[in-house]
Amino acid sequence: MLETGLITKVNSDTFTVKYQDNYYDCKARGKFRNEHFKPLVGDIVNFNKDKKVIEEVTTRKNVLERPPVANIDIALVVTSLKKPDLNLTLLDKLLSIITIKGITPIIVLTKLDLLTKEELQDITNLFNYYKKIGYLVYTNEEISSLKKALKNKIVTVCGQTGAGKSTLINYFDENLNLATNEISEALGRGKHTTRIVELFEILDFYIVDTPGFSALDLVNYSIEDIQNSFLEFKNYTCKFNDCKHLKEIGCGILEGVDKKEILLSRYNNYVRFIKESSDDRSKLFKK
Ligand SMILES: Nc1nc2c(ncn2[C@@H]2O[C@H](COP(=O)(O)OP(=O)(O)OP(=O)(O)O)[C@@H](O)[C@H]2O)c(=O)[nH]1
Ligand SMILES: [Mg+2]
Ligand SMILES: [Zn+2]
Repeated sequence: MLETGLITKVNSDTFTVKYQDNYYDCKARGKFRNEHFKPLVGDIVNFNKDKKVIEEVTTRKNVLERPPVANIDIALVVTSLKKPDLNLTLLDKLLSIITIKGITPIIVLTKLDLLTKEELQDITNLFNYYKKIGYLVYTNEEISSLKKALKNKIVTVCGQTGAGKSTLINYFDENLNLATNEISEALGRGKHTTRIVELFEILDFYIVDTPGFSALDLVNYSIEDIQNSFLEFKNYTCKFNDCKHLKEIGCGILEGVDKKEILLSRYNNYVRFIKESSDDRSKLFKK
């Protein structure tokens, strides 16, 4: 007899499956390993609760590679403004990847307390742009409104190491008491405080804590996917078919940049991502 449960934790080859408020530490059937298939946190699985073996993984709604999770509704893009400093390329890249995967991103700003008044004003202006183009933006001081936005969802956090992901999850539920680390230490050792990918149940939503990372690639994404993930581009029409919006004279997107309506850092990141994705793809064809 197989039961259907949810993987809430993966610790090397042990998968914790939640079924009817009980947790079972399971192994995956050998065939998964042979097929190089690894069950992920967020997977809905059919498993034998007596033998503690996962037999089947049901079709996934989506998969994120970093963090390695499946069936996610919302990804909180935890964005530190200082220590570590704001990294707009990483932010835009995460927003693009998450958007392409059909997951709703929510930007959560952290470490506002480390900013001067002037810096805070610049940050407010900057993120008003992100709000204007359609992203939800909260700070880690707005816990109760953030909680409302997460009701009944499966949520993951992503963002740089030391950005404050575990700290944020602790704000959601003090009882969790997840390990956090001083940024200098976390970066100095080149290690993440959070090692195990784990899903926590918080009243009416689930959230996965994951370690941070600093690099991601866009190898699997098409130019069209990347273009569509820049939400503000939809407000412009480009008279050229298949325009890459790189240097074509009369390109509608470039006009938006010239008029300073499209944020320059966003446009520059767009160019960077298109190049990255084409570079990687051209490598596939090299002898
Ligand atoms: N001043 C300030 N410090 C913060 C804030 N949020 C988190 N921190 C601190 O930043 C450090 C790193 O926070 P963590 O929550 O461990 O960061 P993380 O994103 O989980 O890091 P990894 O698990 O290594 O990926 C800790 O010392 C936190 O106390 C904030 O809003 N303001
Ligand atoms: Mg952490
Ligand atoms: Zn164009």
